[in-house]
This record gives sequence, C-alpha cells and structure tokens, in this order.
Amino acid sequence: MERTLVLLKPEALKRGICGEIIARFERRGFKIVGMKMLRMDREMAREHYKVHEGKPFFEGLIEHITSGPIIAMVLEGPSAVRVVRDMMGATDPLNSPPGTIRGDYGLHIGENIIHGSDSLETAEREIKLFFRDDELL
Ligand code: IDP
Ligand code: MG
Repeated sequence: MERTLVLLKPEALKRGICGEIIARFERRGFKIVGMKMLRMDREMAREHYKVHEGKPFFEGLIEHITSGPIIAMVLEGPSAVRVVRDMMGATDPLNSPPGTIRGDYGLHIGENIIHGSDSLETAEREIKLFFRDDELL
C-alpha cells in the first residue's frame, strides 16, 4: 500500500467541483486517510513547491495556491502515487485527455485543478507538511 498527497486547488473550491473529484478517487477504490480544508500561507507554499524555486512561473504559482482555501487529502491504495497521477492527467490540461481530471475540468496550466505527489519520496515529504501523524486515520 502507498500513500500520496492530493491538493484540490483554489479554483476547484471556487467552481464547486470538489465533490465530483473526490468521488472519482472513492469510486476507484482509494481510502481517504486524511482530509482538511485550509488556506496555505506563503511560507508553506514556498516549502511545498520548493523544487520550482527560480522558475519563471514560481511566484505566480505561490500567488495562486495561496489565493484561497484548498482541500488537502491523503489517499491510500496500491501504487497510489502513480495511479493518482494517471487519474490527474498531464500538468497542462490542454495535453490531458478526456477522462482525466485535468482533461475534464481544466483549460489553463496555471489553474489545473489538482496536485498529486510525483514520487513516494515526495509523497512522504508532502504528507508531513500538511498532516500530523495523529490526523491520519
Ligand atoms: P504537476 O502539478 O503536474 O506535478 P509541476 O511541474 O510539478 O506539475 O508544476 C507544479 C505546478 O506549477 C503545476 O501544477 C502548475 O500549476 C504550475 N506550473 C507548472 N508549469 C507551469 C507553467 O509553465 N506555467 C504556469 N504554471 C505552471
Ligand atoms: Mg509536481
């Protein structure tokens, strides 16, 4: 079993599509072992996205992810990291086929609806940033 971190980004809450997205993960069979709504501050956002520091889109990304509340979830299941990434689609929704979350709900790379950890090591680091051990049930 693996665990991975999923974030529903501010645009998902503004548009009211969180329930539909969470339902996809439940239908697939993932277990939700942690979930909370929060608004990230800039420090947390910079830590979460630190691999992108210095890239041209970094400041815009921090601005955007801190612009409103998000939902953070830890999903558990076999090959959770890869399967969740497959369900999300490509980073740019324009390259994400219909049937994927970004391909069904997004049109803009800066508003691509969802974040998912990209490796087991990343997942471990990202889960720790959002959840205390006793918040994972
Ligand atoms: P990922 O979310 O598919 O793992 P990353 O390359 O890790 O994609 O980028 C993190 C986030 O930064 C993306 O989800 C997207 O919101 C934003 N981003 C990535 N590349 C660009 C870009 O070229 N322009 C604007 N935003 C970008
Ligand atoms: Mg990434």
